[in-house]
Amino acid sequence: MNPKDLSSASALNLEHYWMPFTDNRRFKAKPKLVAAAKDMYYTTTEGKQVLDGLATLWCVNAGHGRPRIVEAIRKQAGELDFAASFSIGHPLAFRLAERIAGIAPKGMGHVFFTNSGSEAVDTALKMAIAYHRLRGEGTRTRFIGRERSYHGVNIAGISVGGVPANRKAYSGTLLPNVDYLRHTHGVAGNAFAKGQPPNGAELADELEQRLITLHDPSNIAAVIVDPVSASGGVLIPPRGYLERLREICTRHGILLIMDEVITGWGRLGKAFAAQVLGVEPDLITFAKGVTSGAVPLGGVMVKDSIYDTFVDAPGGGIQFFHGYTYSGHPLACAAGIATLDTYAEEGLLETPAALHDYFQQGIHAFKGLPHVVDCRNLGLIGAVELAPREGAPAARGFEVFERCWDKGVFVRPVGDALAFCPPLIAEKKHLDQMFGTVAEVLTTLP
Ligand code: PXG
Repeated sequence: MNPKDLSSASALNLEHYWMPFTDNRRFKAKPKLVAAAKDMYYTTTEGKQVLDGLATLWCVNAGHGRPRIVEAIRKQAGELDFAASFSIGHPLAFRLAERIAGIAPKGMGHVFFTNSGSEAVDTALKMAIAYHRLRGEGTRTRFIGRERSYHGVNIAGISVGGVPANRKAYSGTLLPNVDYLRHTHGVAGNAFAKGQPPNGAELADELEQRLITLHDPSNIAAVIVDPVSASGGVLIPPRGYLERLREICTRHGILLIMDEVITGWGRLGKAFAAQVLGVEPDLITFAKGVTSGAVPLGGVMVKDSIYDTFVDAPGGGIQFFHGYTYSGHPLACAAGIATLDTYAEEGLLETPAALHDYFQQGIHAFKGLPHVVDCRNLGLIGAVELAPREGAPAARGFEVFERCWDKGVFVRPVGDALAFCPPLIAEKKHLDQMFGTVAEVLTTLP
């Protein structure tokens, strides 16, 4: 579609749409509207090209408007627009689950579909509680989350999540039985670390020494962490940290849930962070890149032993009283299969080390530029952190975002950290444009 055919911002009535996670007044005073997208670029309603430096919202891993994915959605809409998965099914959901199981960490061969990452998190937490109960350990109802981790926006997700702004208004409504690990950011000696920072593995020990001691393992169902806390500021796990969490969970019969909504689907150089980091979780939540963002889809992958515990439970009948109308929606599954085909054909789940190195060099070239206090990266995700303006945290980050947009590059501020998470089809020239534009903006930024 020619973007010039679409209504320009001035012809649109912006009032009625309540935009999510957005300063609505500010946006509507100066809207940024995109009309079309192809590969690495958006076209705005004014016809300007904007490089997508964040895979939109950490999800368009195959790039925009990829022919296989577009065609699969088109075809599926005409063939079977919708069929549910409650006691009747359709082949696509089974096919996609099989494909996901084929690239999942070993022994995680079962997949439950949701429509989003937030629903995936709710689903995983409910699975953990129900699993323990089925095994006669019904006292295990407590969760351990972590400061600065992001697990979506449903009540359960913000309860185990550690983003203060997302929790503040709901303080009295959050799940009661949750405790928190400290986040792993800001450990001495870790600033400007390339890849996983060297210090801080011992922060995992507080799970055992403090939280498990306090609550007793018999009361704890699961620990949930995002391997890289992306929306928490792109916090990279210290070397050895996740491994220690794994060991402690295993020792005490606690399930480890890794929230791979952002780290999955090739972001770190393999299909899942669990594989890159060599840690075996019991459950993995996913969303976003499973369809490269083209149709909403999320889900939970579980160890086979967890699935077996449910389906072999004595008594028969429905084994898990949970599911969404659109769990395994045909359009989403068709998009998912086509996305996995695209990833496989183009080797996107295992992008070359040379690209990761180039990305790392680009991120760390910011060291020494005005306001820069930290640079960090892992795989094809990274951040450049700026010192906040006095009395106005996040203002500097937001201004960089706006100025870069005007110059044709989209990067996302997370507070005063600028996040980089390009589609996995990015080439050197795209990284040059992305980093070059941000660097240029920084040199003139107050
Ligand atoms: N877990 C993680 C680790 C996520 O990053 C979710 C769960 C929830 O997914 P859904 O599909 O329900 O949004 C996410 C989502 C941001 C931003 O500003 C990040 C997300 C969503 C919206 C905004 O960085 N991540």
